[in-house]
Amino acid sequence: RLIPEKTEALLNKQMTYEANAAQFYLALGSWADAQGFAGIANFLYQHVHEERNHMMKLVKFINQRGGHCKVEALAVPPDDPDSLHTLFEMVLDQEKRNSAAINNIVDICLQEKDYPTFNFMQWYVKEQIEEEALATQLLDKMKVIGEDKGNKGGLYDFDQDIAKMHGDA
Ligand code: OFO
Repeated sequence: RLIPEKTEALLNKQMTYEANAAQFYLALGSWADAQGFAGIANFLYQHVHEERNHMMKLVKFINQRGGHCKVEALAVPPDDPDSLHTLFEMVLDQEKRNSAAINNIVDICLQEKDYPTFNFMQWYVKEQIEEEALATQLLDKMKVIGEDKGNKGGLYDFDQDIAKMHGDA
């Protein structure tokens, strides 16, 4: 084997985390869809594919390095949000937790002198910079719109705008 057992176990855990992230975005997307926010729903559905892609990269890397990525059970997704504002808070929290998990793996890679995995994880570190920036931007926009004040026009524009946005991974 080329990958140390310790980092393999962490990557396997992260693979499950990414699979759960896909379920998380699917659940939020379905909620937004049901509320009639088609643009937001499509944005969130697109993110499902991104998270599945993040998951697949880990599966392939672990196996390519002589490990065996074990597919594990998924967690129950969180309860539906009570507002769009809550939804985007949940998205930012999700990405912050993910960054913490990724940073921890990077830290352990250095401790274990597992430089190939350290190198592989840099893609995720870079991705998280973008994901955190995007989640922060969306939450900030929600705050400006002020959903609670019944700014329906603002929400409509936001829904249209977000439909045109998508990530690149
Ligand atoms: Fe939303 O990010 Fe995966 O890693």
